[in-house]
Amino acid sequence: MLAPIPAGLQDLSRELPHTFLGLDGDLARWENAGVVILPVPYESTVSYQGGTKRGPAAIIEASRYIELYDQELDTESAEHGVFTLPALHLTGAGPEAAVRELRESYDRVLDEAGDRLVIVLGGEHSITSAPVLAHAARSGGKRISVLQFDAHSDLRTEYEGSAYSHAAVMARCVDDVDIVAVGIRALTSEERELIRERGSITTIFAEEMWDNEEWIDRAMHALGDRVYITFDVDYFDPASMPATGTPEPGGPAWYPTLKLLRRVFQERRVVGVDVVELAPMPGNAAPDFLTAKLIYKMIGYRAAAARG
Ligand SMILES: [Mn+2]
Repeated sequence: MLAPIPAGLQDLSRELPHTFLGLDGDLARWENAGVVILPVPYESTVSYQGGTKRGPAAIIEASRYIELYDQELDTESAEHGVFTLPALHLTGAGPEAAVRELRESYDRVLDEAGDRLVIVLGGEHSITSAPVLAHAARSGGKRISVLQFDAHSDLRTEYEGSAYSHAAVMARCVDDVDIVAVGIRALTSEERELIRERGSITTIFAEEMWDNEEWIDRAMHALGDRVYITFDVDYFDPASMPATGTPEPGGPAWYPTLKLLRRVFQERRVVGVDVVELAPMPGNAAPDFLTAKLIYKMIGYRAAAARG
């Protein structure tokens, strides 16, 4: 991605490149990459506080300071190889057009990517329907499961006049995929009704999660073989994740969340991932770092599963 540096200047001391984890050299090369990072700094329909368009850059910036050794896995997960694509710019003509543009670009990335796992960095949640429907179309007729980490069901038919709003994103997917939503603690009575009606939606509410870990088995049980992970960072409690458009109290914590993710990568085939809705806060880098580390943990779990 970087233009070549003249041979005589290559040994100058310089900062890490703005790639995920600050990788360069062999681990950042496409040929060696197990994972492809696709930044999508798209924002148009956020409800309350804006700023998600700065999410991908903040995640990448924070990721450059992550310790590459992972003591849980006793390895440097970066060895899996991570290629960072340049940020994708989508139209300002509204979310429907933006989702269509993303679908086209995402299909091209998947065609090139082969067995590499593509991780989309948002941006607002409205972009998720593009990768989800791309994977649904490639699953050979079998339904995929979408594992949705979120405070909100996002099952409204439309929101503020748009069926492509972030608050309606899962409603755009519900006919084509099974949904397993965890951490939910804000929804309308109509969304609650839809969840009751549709056998294809499993919802585990936040209040079912805080004092036990049985929910992890329930979530695993509901997931099919092929899983797409959409991770809205407002899933986490605002104490650790205040930097998001619509923070909700009572969110789950870090370690039980990692426990589920490790099992998903170990026991299912993860076809794609997005991490959305980080709206960086000036003066507080912790949420950026949390998000970057979350992604690094997923890369580590994938690498561990591939090692067997
Ligand atoms: Mn949300």
